[in-house]
Amino acid sequence: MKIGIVLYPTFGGSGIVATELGKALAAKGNEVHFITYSQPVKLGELRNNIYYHEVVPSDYPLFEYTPYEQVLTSKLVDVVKYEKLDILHVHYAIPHASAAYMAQQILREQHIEIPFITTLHGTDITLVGKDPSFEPVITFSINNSNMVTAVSESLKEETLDLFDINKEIHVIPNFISIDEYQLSKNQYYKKRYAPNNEKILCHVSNFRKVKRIEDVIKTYNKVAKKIDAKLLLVGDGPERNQLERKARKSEFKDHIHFLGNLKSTKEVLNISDVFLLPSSKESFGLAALEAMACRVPVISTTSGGVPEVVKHGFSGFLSEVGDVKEMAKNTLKIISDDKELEKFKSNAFLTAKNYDISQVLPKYEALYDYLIN
Ligand code: GMT
Repeated sequence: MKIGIVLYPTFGGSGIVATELGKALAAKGNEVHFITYSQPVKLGELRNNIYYHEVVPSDYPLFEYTPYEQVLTSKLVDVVKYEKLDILHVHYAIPHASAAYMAQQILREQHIEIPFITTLHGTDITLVGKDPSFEPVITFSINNSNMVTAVSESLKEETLDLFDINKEIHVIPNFISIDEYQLSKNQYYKKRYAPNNEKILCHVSNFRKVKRIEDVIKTYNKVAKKIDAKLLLVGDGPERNQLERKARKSEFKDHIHFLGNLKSTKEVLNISDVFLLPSSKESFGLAALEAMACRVPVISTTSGGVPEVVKHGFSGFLSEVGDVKEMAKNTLKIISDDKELEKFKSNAFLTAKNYDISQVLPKYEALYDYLIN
């Protein structure tokens, strides 16, 4: 098959899932064309069967706002036509689904049929999508996609609640290539951050408000009062500055490290004992799944799709949003006793195994087959 994948190329979960999906499809012999505005961070060097088409919006001075969607649409028309694509798979509704719809209409006039699948990831529905200025376009482009998928049951339900949808939404969960998260030798990092074998708490995100990283620091402070522990924060984003200022006021400030964006998180995850994800909203929680793939139990919230991914009391614990007291109590429950920690670590890994790419890829392939044939 020749598949066009449209995505956001940044560190966000939707871009990571879309890139990994494309890489896996290419490894199986499909021809994959990534279409976006800069090279996806997780793409690495280009390899067999993978092509990258950059969308370059014009900066003509008349445009106060660069019309990205139109340039993307033209690029889609061009790539579908000249690379003879069989299908487009767009990740994130705005503006990818509406651009794909427009490209489909343009191509139809030229007697070229191109089906497209839209995958909803979360913030496109629960944050951005809720904005009334986007609502009609989102409703229309979901209803006019040839196929729609959502990454969790919770996101599907929320989409049906928020929009007037007349299209079936298929739930296909996010995935990881579990083998790629395994590291046998990682002692260098462990010694660097926890020279006295302290426990390591970790958080990875894009540092947006929805992640409630303040709760990570509050939880950590409570834990550090009882047990020697370090906190590693990976990622960057709008909240980072003020969080660093808060962390500097902590009595444990010397044990809190902001590591910034890392192309690969497995080195940090593999030395961590607990992953903290106290988000107010999380349609799936790919970061939690990546942690579990590295045998790290998760402390998170009952929001959105997290309870579908993290099994409460088995691969971690879930609390009400903002209940840092309980999150700290649960973290201590896991890390205070080495036997308990080992149990949670292997449970986390068992949970992650259910989301290995080998289980999930066939679900997307079946949808492609159905639409193409
Ligand atoms: O979490 C973010 O802010 C990034 C966002 C994205 O669009 O990349 O993540 C969303 O999609 C991920 C991949 O499907 C999910 O794992 C995240 O849970 C979801 N984020 C939210 O719902 C806040």
